Amino acid sequence: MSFEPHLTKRFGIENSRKLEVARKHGAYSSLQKLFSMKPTDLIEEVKKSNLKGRGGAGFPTGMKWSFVPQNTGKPVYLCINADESEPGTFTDRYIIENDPHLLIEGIICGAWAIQCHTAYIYIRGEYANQFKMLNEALAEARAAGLVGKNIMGSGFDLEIWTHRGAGAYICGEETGLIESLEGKKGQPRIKPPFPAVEGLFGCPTIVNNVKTLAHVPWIVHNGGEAFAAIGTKDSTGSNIFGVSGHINNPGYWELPFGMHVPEFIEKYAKGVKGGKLKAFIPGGSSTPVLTAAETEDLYLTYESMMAHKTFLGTGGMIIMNDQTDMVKALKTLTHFYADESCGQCTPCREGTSWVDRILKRILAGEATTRELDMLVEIADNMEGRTICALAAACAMPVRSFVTKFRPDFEKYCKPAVYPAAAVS
Ligand code: L3W
Ligand code: SF4
Repeated sequence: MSFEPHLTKRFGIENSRKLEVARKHGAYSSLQKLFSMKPTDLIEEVKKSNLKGRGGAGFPTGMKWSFVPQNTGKPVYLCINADESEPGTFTDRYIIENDPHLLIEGIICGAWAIQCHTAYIYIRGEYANQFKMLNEALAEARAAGLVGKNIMGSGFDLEIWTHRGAGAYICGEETGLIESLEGKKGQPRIKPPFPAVEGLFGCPTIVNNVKTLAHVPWIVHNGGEAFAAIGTKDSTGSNIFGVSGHINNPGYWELPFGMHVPEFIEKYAKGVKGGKLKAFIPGGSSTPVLTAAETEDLYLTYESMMAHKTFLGTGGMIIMNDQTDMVKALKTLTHFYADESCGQCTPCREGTSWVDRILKRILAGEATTRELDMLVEIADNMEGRTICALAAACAMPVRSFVTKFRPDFEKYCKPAVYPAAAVS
């Protein structure tokens, strides 16, 4: 079946950010149907579509929306996670740069489903231009009666605000984002309660990624079953996949789920640059790394990644060639996580900086092979013992790099020396 992109269909049209141009090419055309649907019916359609959150965790969107309690007397909020800070991840920005009205239309659809009247777009601080573009698009949409009171005469009110982050990775974690939006330090909260029940200002809140919401207008038009017919049974619809690193053609493409990874590397990334494939990170640096051999039967689906004990994550792939020094590559990552840990949990605060210090010793030729085992032990003790997933996001690359590419690490190390008592 031929595939027609729906997230990127207006990309490349001259002035596609402008409301008039976007509307000429279909923007906001889902709204008439939207307002004729019962909110619960839209949630059912999204459940049928099996749309999964595109921010990294892949949680089913319709199910998340259905957790919002109605008639609590409290307002319901929608937060749009445009904090896109995962290393190797850069596709939400292209939606904002090329088609902010698609995002705004998706926000209106999501807000209708959960009956929310206030939405906040939380955008990373470094996206200064994209922040401006979003505000321009919102001003046009507001002036045209698409945002604000009584949208298109439907009786539905929705105000959308933009909020800039200040450069902290952890504010992309949904409860860190909520804290930051409340004006506090961006430190994640213990879950449960999940934001769907108790989120922003203690009220029911849904946090959805930019790409997740951008799919919804298409589902409103075409129905959940049509969406579920694209891709595979467990990975439905399309995604914007991005690729960077040692490849001839870095970039992004909207594709249905299911492409064979070696085919993707050849056909879209135009092959590995400067050598043969050595390592592949599927979706942002927080997902376990795979060897070249492991990619041979790997597909761009949630299920294929799980079968290879990794995750699709954000779909921002990183390719490394056989000239790559895996110790230096891992050191770059651990420095990032140690720097971005918010410091609340001991295993994360101490663990991220401890593995980073060990890697520094390894690179300086000061470590023994005993410290390679220690890296894995520390990683094992960081996971599952913290408030949020950042500790695991550091532990998974550490464990997979060291175990799968151990000879690279051993080259830097002196042999382990154990005390006589320990070996007798
Ligand atoms: C109500 C329940 N809601 C789960 C909701 C939850 C959240 C969503 C997913 O981490 C991952 C992380 C990064 N009742 C619920 C419930 N929910 N159970 O479902 O939750 P969770 O905890 O599985 O994941 P998370 O904390 O949102 C996200 C990985 O993504 N990642 C990407 C990070 C960076 C970006 C970016 O730059 N775009 O997202 C990459 O791999 O490591 O594992 O809404 O509330 N019972
Ligand atoms: Fe902060 Fe790390 Fe704990 Fe997350 S795991 S709350 S980043 S210390």
